[in-house]
Amino acid sequence: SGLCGDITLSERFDCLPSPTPNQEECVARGCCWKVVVEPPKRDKPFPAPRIHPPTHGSYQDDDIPLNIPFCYYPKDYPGYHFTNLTPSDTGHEGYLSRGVKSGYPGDVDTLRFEVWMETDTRIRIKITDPSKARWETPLPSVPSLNTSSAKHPLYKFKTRLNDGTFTIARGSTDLPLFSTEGAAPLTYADQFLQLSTILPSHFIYGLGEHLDGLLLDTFWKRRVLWNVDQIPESGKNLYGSHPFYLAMEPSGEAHGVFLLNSNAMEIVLQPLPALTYRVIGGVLDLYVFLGPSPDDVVRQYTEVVGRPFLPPYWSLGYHQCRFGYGSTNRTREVWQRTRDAGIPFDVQWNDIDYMKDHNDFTVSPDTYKGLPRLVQDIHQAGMHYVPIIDPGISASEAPGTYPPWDQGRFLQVFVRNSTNQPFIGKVWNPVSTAWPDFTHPLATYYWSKQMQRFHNTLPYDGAWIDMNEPSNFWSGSSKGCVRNNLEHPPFLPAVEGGSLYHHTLCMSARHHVGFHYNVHNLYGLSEAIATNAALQVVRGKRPFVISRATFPGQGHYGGHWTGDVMSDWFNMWQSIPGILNFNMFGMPMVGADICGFNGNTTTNLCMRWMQLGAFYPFSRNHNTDDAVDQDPVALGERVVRGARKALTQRYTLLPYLYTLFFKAHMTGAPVARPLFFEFPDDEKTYSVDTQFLWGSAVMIVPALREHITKVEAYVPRGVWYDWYGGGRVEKKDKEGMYLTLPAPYDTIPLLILGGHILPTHVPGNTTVQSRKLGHGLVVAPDKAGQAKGQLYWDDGDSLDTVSSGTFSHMLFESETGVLRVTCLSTGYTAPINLRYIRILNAPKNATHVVVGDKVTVEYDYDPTNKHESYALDALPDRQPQFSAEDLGGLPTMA
Ligand code: MIG
Repeated sequence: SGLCGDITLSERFDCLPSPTPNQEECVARGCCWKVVVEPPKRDKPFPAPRIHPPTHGSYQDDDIPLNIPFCYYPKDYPGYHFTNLTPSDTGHEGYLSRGVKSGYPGDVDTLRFEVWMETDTRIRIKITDPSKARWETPLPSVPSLNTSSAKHPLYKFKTRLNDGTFTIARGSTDLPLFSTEGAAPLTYADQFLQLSTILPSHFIYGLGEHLDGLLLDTFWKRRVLWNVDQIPESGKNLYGSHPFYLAMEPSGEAHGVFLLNSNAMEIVLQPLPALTYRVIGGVLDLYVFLGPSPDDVVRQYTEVVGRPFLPPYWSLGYHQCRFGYGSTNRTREVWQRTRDAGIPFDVQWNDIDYMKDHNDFTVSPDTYKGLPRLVQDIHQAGMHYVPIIDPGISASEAPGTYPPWDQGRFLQVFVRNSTNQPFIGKVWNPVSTAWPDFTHPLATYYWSKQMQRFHNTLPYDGAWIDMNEPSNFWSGSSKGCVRNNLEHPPFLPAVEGGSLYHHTLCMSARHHVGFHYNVHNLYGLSEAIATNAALQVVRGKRPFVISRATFPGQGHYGGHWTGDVMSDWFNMWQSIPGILNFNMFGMPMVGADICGFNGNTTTNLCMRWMQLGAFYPFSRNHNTDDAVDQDPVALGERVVRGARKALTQRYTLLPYLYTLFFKAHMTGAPVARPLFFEFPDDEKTYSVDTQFLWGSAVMIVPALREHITKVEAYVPRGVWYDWYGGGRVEKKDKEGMYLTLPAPYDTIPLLILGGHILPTHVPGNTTVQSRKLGHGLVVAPDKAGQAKGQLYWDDGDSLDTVSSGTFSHMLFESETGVLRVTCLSTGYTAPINLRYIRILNAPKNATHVVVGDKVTVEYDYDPTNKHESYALDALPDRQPQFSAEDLGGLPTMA
């Protein structure tokens, strides 16, 4: 075509995405062909000035091939055009149609196009096949609106009728945020859906789960979303799929985009900049959130997918685990020595070695004989206990001997094969495994029964759900999978392992709601929902679920750990963007295995990793069965000292952390946040992923290299204080500056931003003890001498504290000499024992100011005071999904 010539490299949109494209097929698609001999170079280095790089490893991995197309669309490519578009109650509705073939089987020639202007800050575009129902993901359940409630939308919606393109622009600046104009043409075939947009900047984040830094690379990089059990490596799809991104605009405003789709997909980023989704099923259901602050974007996103759960207080403590303690005695020994070392510690875990033959809901009668007794002792010490539970149920036990298998068969809740029998694969057990179908209406009932029976013998407090991608030691069944277009779709995203069923179930396996092909990415989420519900039944308290596989909306039901990371400095660094990503995905309860999972850790690494891990929202040390012990005591005094000191800071800050989790629960606001969330108009913060914030006030600057005792940090504008000494960091208030901070081996640098009041504890060695020791306040005045903060407080483990109002919520405001406390709610009646007020940068030697001496505390209870900046959203009501009540009662089981 004549319109091939003037297309520059960065404007090329792939017309034949394939590892082996060829000219003949390309031309048959009506596209342009030109081989790239010399790969282009970046015009500027990525990412923007990088401070503090780790010693080795990089995610700008030049071994990962650039996805520069040889076959690309001409400018006049005749794709879809609008046949009509008219106003509707929700926004607009109309049809698109196409004349030429896309090259993929089953082009949908006529599409229904709906625009839902749902709120002032949220617009939804849904493109479906009007002639036939297609798969639409039932999870997460999203609020559906019949009429638009947008009164003064922050966006404009525009279309070009003749080429079927559309643009969502920010109203105030006219900047196109999502625009298909000039991007790859819309494609909508049975198993290939393509949607493409020009991006307003290179500052784009999210699209996880991945191990590729915080700021996404738009230099021809590809993100693949397909849940897989895969050791985290750059460029690969991992355990979770989150088709959500957040982007910063040149104005410093932010927007977010969510593609609600559970099918396998890949997303290509190119330097135009532009982004292209290639999805192999479902429908296109796109949400754009207008922000304009990064916090607003996450608030708007979690309004759709669900707000994060409120965690039990004990889960904010330090957790310790390993694969292969091997026995109750060994578990007890490590538990005991950690406590003896004075390391703040709340939760002991066990991995699969506690089970008999790796069978769920059993305890090994020999090696783990005394486990119930240990759990009792753990409880007696005011601590908690969490075991692992895998989703795969052994199908190899004799009938009548293993209730999880017998009852699952009786209720017919297992994922099925084509002959309606349980789909059989293999996990651990030498013979065979079946998987509960958590989309089955009876699955939650079934799962609760198993968890209840288990709880009767081992009164655990939370659930660690692993292997739920779901992971299978076979790829498919013992015989693999059949050859059909689900197992081998016409277009295969660049998934790890080269097939969709690599280390998982066959795509044609059947769930209650559909084929595994469609349901796969929902497996972890559906299991988390069932496990959360079961825990409420068995414990009657706040559920705590940590899951490996994830999907949007899962933060409502539990948290996540980042899987089998290597014990090295690179992975330690990458845990920061990993955690920040999940906070943006609405799953703030997240952490990486402290000191690393695979491989042997070292004293130096683990010392620094314990310090960083003390600031993961979910703080757990865990490692694999063939690596050396890495609990702090095992590694010696230096690691113990580093861990004790860092965890003591964590335990001091727990009331602040808990209040952040409350805020997350009410508004979605990330607990651990990238610097740019607080300083969105400061571009220098956009690529920082070597340091992060807790809320607005605490900046964590870990040492990420061996043998360093200083760290470089970007310190944004404002008055900052050193947490330990309380002194002011020397810098100009009005500017951000790169500074070097002391980081002696036993210390992780922590800075506090002036203007904040942090509720704290007198730290104890457990959360229970810390609660008894009482509270403090740390006041960090800004330049004008003012500061404010808040505290959310409740009993820490009851269900429904927020909806029943059994919590207290106080605001603190201070000016020099006066501290004002306003109680917005006093529903939690246990007294708050305020033990100290610490004012940062107070006169020399005066680190503690006694209440009633220098400081006047004014209490003010005003339930009607709804301080604007603290206004919290009402919780959206989310019904339990796939409820057995739909069936009109439960079957009785023997
Ligand atoms: O490696 O249960 O990611 O945390 O220790 C296979 C054993 C299975 C993977 C988890 C890891 C856990 C391990 N599991």
